[in-house]
Amino acid sequence: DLTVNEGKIEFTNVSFQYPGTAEMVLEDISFKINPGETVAILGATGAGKTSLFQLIPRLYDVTGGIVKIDGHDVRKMKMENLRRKVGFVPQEALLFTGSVKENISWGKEDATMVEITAASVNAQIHETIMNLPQQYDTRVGQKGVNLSGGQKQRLSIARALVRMPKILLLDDSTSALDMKTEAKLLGALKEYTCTTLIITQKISTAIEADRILLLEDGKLLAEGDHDSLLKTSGLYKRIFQS
Ligand code: DUT
Ligand code: MG
Repeated sequence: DLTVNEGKIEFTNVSFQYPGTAEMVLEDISFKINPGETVAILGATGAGKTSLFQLIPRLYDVTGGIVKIDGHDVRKMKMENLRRKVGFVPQEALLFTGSVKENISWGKEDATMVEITAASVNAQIHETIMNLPQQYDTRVGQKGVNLSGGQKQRLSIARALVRMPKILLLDDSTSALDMKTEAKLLGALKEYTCTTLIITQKISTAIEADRILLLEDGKLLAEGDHDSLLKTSGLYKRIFQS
């Protein structure tokens, strides 16, 4: 059987403010995520979800506290190792005018067709691609095929997967997917055994996850699985019932 031993994340008393601003965006956040876990980050708009993600691949440095990956302070890791380990799918899928294949292998131009296809299968976009006029050579964007929001999201997940990250950060990247496709995607990621953090505003996504972190106003308000949060968190219960 497969034991996952890479992809652990630890936040210890993390606080964060954007450089040159006075507002604390994250305050005293501590949590641990085990290798291979799927964790949903739930919280209203402006709660600090994207900001929290940005601290993991060090797009920003913490203001206080420590972020560790596999026991190493991210500030002491080589940037290239860190960026190889962490795949970040941004809130807005950034596709360019070019073929599907080029869009997936962007930043990893030496990716083979086998790797590109495997990433697309896991991202639940392979079948859609095979139905395009020129499959992986189909051009997308301005003078190519226009893709739906959910198709763009899955292409940008495939782009992250082709780099075989140990940690995958999905910033609301499944918002346009139906529940069934999303569940298949999360299942495939589990099988592929990377640690997955998924920002969401959807309770259905949270239910699929092993665990949920609930953020409000930059604070970690509660954590646990769906059943335990229903019992322990009034806010979670209100989100669930709304
Ligand atoms: N903020 C800044 N500068 C930035 C980005 C955000 O000051 O470059 C502030 C806005 C907000 C807080 O940080 O008050 C948290 O923003 P974040 O983008 O982390 O919130 P979110 O939880 O990702 O919100 P959404 O669901 O709208 O994406
Ligand atoms: Mg955000």
